[in-house]
Amino acid sequence: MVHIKTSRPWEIPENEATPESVFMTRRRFLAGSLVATVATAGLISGCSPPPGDEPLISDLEKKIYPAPLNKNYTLDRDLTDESVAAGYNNFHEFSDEKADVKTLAQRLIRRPWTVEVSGLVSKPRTFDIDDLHKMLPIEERLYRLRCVEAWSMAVPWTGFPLRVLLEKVEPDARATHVRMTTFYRPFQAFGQLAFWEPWPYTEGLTIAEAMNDLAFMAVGIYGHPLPPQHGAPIRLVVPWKYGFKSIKSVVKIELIDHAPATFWNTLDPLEYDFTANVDPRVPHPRWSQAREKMIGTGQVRLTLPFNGYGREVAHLYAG
Ligand SMILES: Nc1nc2c(c(=O)[nH]1)N[C@H]1C(S)=C(S)[C@@H](COP(=O)(O)O)O[C@H]1N2
Ligand SMILES: [Mo]
Repeated sequence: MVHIKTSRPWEIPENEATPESVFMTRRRFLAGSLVATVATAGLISGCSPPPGDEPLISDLEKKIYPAPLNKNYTLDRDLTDESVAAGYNNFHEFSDEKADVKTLAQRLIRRPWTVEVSGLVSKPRTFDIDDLHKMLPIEERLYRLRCVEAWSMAVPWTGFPLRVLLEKVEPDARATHVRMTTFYRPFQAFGQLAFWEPWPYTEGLTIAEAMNDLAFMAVGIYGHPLPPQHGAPIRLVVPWKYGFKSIKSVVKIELIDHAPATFWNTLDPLEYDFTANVDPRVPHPRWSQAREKMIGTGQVRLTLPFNGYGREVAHLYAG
């Protein structure tokens, strides 16, 4: 769809870069017809809320956007068109088809919304999403995002560093890792009806990664609140790692003393490792990671170590 067909030698053949969801799709084949039958019977549509019946932007948000740009993070390429980024989304809670996520994700109820920050901390707390907007320094950053599927984009996020949120709860010295969890609402997100998959989606970082200035909690994109397909109302962005680490629609952040199980690593540990730093030298078992294709333009670029953020994060992995 957005991939421009060419016959250049650098082209990544479609069958080489298979979506993360390829085996999910296969296993979903049977269950899909069951879900379709139930939906047709009106059971699901009858008991779920109507989509999109809330204001697009609250008065509080109107005061925040546009947020000041953090000039520490500049780009080596043009921004991806918003219409492209907002219509090509991995959000398996809603669909394995990137083009369908935008429509299906409108079902997600985004208010009220709370984020629990707990575990090995002195001051565990559940934050209302609007309070987070009021109490944290909101800024805009331009980041690259590299999906493990060998496509990439460059977008402006609005949000705050994860570190400032963690400091509010005072992590204790025993905490070695952070685990984040997405909502579990199978009647808003039909993908979660696939009961054999490890829902809700979880992801994790080491404490050092979470405290790095690059680790960002986004509440907005392109100068306005996140639309649901990008992970409203709040999601992680860790741009030196493959996109699947940047967990969407977060409801819980726990400080723990071990590396947590994560969604993709549980499904397929050989293909999706916990650390998942962007590295052009390490091929995915099913395709090369040496190059990437920008969505929208189809421009092919050499993939950069740490997605170009080595200066900020390479020291975390030295030795
Ligand atoms: N909860 C959740 N978070 C998720 C995903 C998902 O399926 N569920 N997909 C990930 C993947 S594979 C990518 S590439 C990015 C895509 O983010 P975007 O749609 O905002 O570009 O979200 C990540 N976060
Ligand atoms: Mo991805």
